[in-house]
Amino acid sequence: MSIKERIKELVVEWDSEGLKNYCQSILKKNDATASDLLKIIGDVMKFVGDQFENEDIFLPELIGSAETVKGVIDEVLDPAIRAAGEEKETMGKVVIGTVESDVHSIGKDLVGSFLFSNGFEVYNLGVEVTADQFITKAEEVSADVIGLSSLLTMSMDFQKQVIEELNKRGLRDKYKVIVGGSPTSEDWAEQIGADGWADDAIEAVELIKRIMKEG
Ligand code: B12
Repeated sequence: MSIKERIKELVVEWDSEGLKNYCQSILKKNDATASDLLKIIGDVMKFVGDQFENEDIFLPELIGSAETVKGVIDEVLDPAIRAAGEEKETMGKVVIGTVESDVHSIGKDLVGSFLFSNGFEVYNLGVEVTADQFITKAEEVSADVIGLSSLLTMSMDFQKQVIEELNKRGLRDKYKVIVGGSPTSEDWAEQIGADGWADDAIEAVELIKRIMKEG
């Protein structure tokens, strides 16, 4: 059985301890890196999300899988990345969160973990984050980038609101603002005056590297 198949099995069985132990053993044997495992987990969650959409599974199963994944990211993969990256010089500071009224966390957490594993300092503000909270944190840590996640069509407008609030406070030029989440798009990013959009966590890393280079 491949690593991906085994992880998928543990995620759909909500075997949180089993998944943590399995990932720990993979890391110990050097069979994959923490970033490889994050990518696999992202793919598995996409699969679980599709199953939910097709009504092959229902809400409790979906939440069980999401919590299983959150446990392994928080307790095994992020610490492993942190330990490996201790010596790294920071690539830049990113404040990331899911916008006001939206509780979807998995995609944003994956983006945060990928950025972290690529040497960025990441401030993950969680979900239902207001414009003021994004800006206050960005000011506090002198962030380079603000990342706004939105999974609901209804919450996309809050991405726009953060940019408007930055403009109002005369801070827009201080930060690169990027947006993401399944209902968003390159066109949406352009429409609201964001600096970029990415479809997934891997593209998000490339995007940030590119826009930071552009200055
Ligand atoms: C899991 C899930 C939930 C879980 C969330 C658990 C959690 N802790 O996150 C729970 C059960 C809580 C939930 C609740 C709801 N959900 Co929901 N949920 C999903 C589901 C099935 C999967 C989302 C997910 O985690 N995908 C996996 C991750 C890896 O992918 P991702 O989030 O897209 O993230 C990737 C990219 O988008 C991108 N990305 C994400 N963020 C960012 C940020 C930046 C800056 C960048 C650059 C990139 C980026 O990179 C990520 C990694 O590759 C989707 C359907 C789907 N198939 O997407 C519905 C979905 C998003 N939910 C939906 C809805 C309607 C709801 C509810 C309103 C349901 C309800 N009636 O109560 C509530 C919302 C409550 C609220 N106020 O937010 C709708 C949204 C429709 C819409 N467009 O408005 C969807 C699309 C399902 C559907 N088809 O109806 N949900």
